[in-house]
Amino acid sequence: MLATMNPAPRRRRMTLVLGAVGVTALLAAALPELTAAGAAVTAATSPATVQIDNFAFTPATLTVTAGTTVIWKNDDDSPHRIGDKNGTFKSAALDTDDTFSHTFAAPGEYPYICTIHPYMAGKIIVKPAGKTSSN
Ligand SMILES: [Cu+2]
Repeated sequence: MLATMNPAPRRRRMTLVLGAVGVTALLAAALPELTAAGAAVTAATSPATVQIDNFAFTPATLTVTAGTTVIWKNDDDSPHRIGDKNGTFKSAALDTDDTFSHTFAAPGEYPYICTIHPYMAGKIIVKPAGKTSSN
Protein backbone atom coordinates (compact mmCIF):
# COMPACT_ATOMS: atom_id res chain seq x y z
CA MET A 1 0.00 0.00 0.00
CA LEU A 2 2.77 2.42 0.82
CA ALA A 3 4.48 1.60 -2.46
CA THR A 4 1.57 2.90 -4.47
CA MET A 5 1.51 6.11 -2.43
CA ASN A 6 5.17 6.96 -2.92
CA PRO A 7 5.56 8.09 -6.55
CA ALA A 8 3.51 11.24 -6.33
CA PRO A 9 5.28 12.85 -3.33
CA ARG A 10 8.68 11.91 -4.72
CA ARG A 11 7.95 13.54 -8.05
CA ARG A 12 6.78 16.67 -6.28
CA ARG A 13 10.02 16.78 -4.32
CA MET A 14 12.07 16.46 -7.53
CA THR A 15 10.24 19.47 -8.93
CA LEU A 16 11.08 21.45 -5.82
CA VAL A 17 14.77 20.51 -6.09
CA LEU A 18 14.89 21.50 -9.74
CA GLY A 19 13.21 24.77 -8.85
CA ALA A 20 15.84 25.47 -6.21
CA VAL A 21 18.63 24.78 -8.70
CA GLY A 22 17.03 27.17 -11.14
CA VAL A 23 16.85 29.90 -8.52
CA THR A 24 20.47 29.30 -7.56
CA ALA A 25 21.53 29.58 -11.18
CA LEU A 26 19.61 32.83 -11.52
CA LEU A 27 21.24 34.20 -8.39
CA ALA A 28 24.65 33.13 -9.63
CA ALA A 29 24.08 35.01 -12.86
CA ALA A 30 22.79 38.10 -11.11
CA LEU A 31 25.25 38.16 -8.23
CA PRO A 32 28.59 36.80 -9.45
CA GLU A 33 30.45 38.29 -6.49
CA LEU A 34 28.51 36.17 -4.03
CA THR A 35 29.31 32.95 -5.86
CA ALA A 36 32.91 33.69 -6.85
CA ALA A 37 34.21 31.27 -4.24
CA GLY A 38 31.84 28.51 -5.34
CA ALA A 39 32.83 25.54 -7.41
CA ALA A 40 30.37 26.51 -10.15
CA VAL A 41 32.47 29.53 -11.14
CA THR A 42 35.49 27.95 -12.81
CA ALA A 43 36.39 30.63 -15.32
CA ALA A 44 36.83 33.40 -12.78
CA THR A 45 40.46 34.36 -12.36
CA SER A 46 41.55 37.47 -10.57
CA PRO A 47 44.80 39.26 -11.28
CA ALA A 48 47.73 37.98 -9.29
CA THR A 49 50.49 40.29 -8.17
CA VAL A 50 54.22 39.79 -7.81
CA GLN A 51 55.88 42.47 -5.73
CA ILE A 52 59.41 43.54 -6.55
CA ASP A 53 61.13 44.80 -3.44
CA ASN A 54 64.67 44.75 -2.06
CA PHE A 55 65.94 43.11 -5.25
CA ALA A 56 63.63 40.11 -4.94
CA PHE A 57 60.34 38.86 -6.35
CA THR A 58 57.57 38.09 -3.84
CA PRO A 59 56.30 35.45 -4.10
CA ALA A 60 59.31 33.98 -5.84
CA THR A 61 57.12 31.19 -7.21
CA LEU A 62 53.53 32.01 -8.04
CA THR A 63 50.99 29.40 -9.11
CA VAL A 64 47.97 30.54 -11.13
CA THR A 65 45.38 29.00 -13.41
CA ALA A 66 45.50 29.48 -17.16
CA GLY A 67 43.98 32.76 -18.22
CA THR A 68 45.24 34.63 -15.18
CA THR A 69 46.86 38.01 -15.61
CA VAL A 70 49.95 38.43 -13.46
CA ILE A 71 50.97 41.95 -12.51
CA TRP A 72 54.50 42.78 -11.41
CA LYS A 73 54.84 45.94 -9.37
CA ASN A 74 58.18 47.55 -8.65
CA ASP A 75 58.26 48.76 -5.06
CA ASP A 76 62.03 49.14 -5.19
CA ASP A 77 64.03 52.30 -5.58
CA SER A 78 65.97 50.69 -8.43
CA PRO A 79 64.62 49.96 -11.88
CA HIS A 80 63.95 46.33 -12.77
CA ARG A 81 63.14 44.64 -16.03
CA ILE A 82 61.33 41.32 -16.23
CA GLY A 83 62.22 38.78 -18.86
CA ASP A 84 61.19 35.15 -18.94
CA LYS A 85 63.83 32.61 -19.90
CA ASN A 86 61.84 31.26 -22.85
CA GLY A 87 61.23 34.66 -24.40
CA THR A 88 57.48 34.55 -23.81
CA PHE A 89 57.24 37.90 -22.07
CA LYS A 90 59.51 40.85 -21.48
CA SER A 91 58.91 44.16 -19.78
CA ALA A 92 60.42 47.55 -20.26
CA ALA A 93 62.53 48.84 -17.42
CA LEU A 94 60.19 49.42 -14.49
CA ASP A 95 60.84 52.44 -12.35
CA THR A 96 59.54 52.72 -8.83
CA ASP A 97 55.77 52.06 -8.71
CA ASP A 98 55.68 50.98 -12.35
CA THR A 99 53.80 47.81 -13.23
CA PHE A 100 54.01 45.19 -15.94
CA SER A 101 51.33 42.61 -16.67
CA HIS A 102 51.18 39.44 -18.71
CA THR A 103 48.25 37.06 -19.22
CA PHE A 104 49.18 33.39 -19.07
CA ALA A 105 46.94 31.53 -21.48
CA ALA A 106 48.93 28.30 -21.72
CA PRO A 107 49.70 25.98 -18.81
CA GLY A 108 53.36 25.46 -18.05
CA GLU A 109 56.26 26.76 -16.02
CA TYR A 110 57.67 30.18 -16.76
CA PRO A 111 60.97 30.90 -15.02
CA TYR A 112 62.00 34.53 -15.30
CA ILE A 113 64.67 36.90 -14.10
CA CYS A 114 65.32 40.57 -13.84
CA THR A 115 67.40 41.17 -16.93
CA ILE A 116 69.15 44.07 -15.20
CA HIS A 117 69.99 41.96 -12.14
CA PRO A 118 70.07 38.37 -13.41
CA TYR A 119 70.47 36.96 -9.90
CA MET A 120 66.88 38.03 -9.27
CA ALA A 121 64.85 34.97 -10.24
CA GLY A 122 61.20 34.02 -10.06
CA LYS A 123 58.83 31.53 -11.57
CA ILE A 124 55.19 31.47 -12.64
CA ILE A 125 53.50 28.07 -12.67
CA VAL A 126 50.35 27.97 -14.77
CA LYS A 127 47.88 25.17 -14.10
CA PRO A 128 45.14 24.19 -16.55
CA ALA A 129 41.92 26.09 -15.90
CA GLY A 130 39.15 24.18 -14.17
CA LYS A 131 41.50 22.13 -12.00
CA THR A 132 41.43 24.35 -8.96
CA SER A 133 41.80 22.72 -5.59
CA SER A 134 38.38 23.94 -4.47
CA ASN A 135 36.78 21.38 -6.74
CU1 LIG B 1 66.37 44.19 -11.20
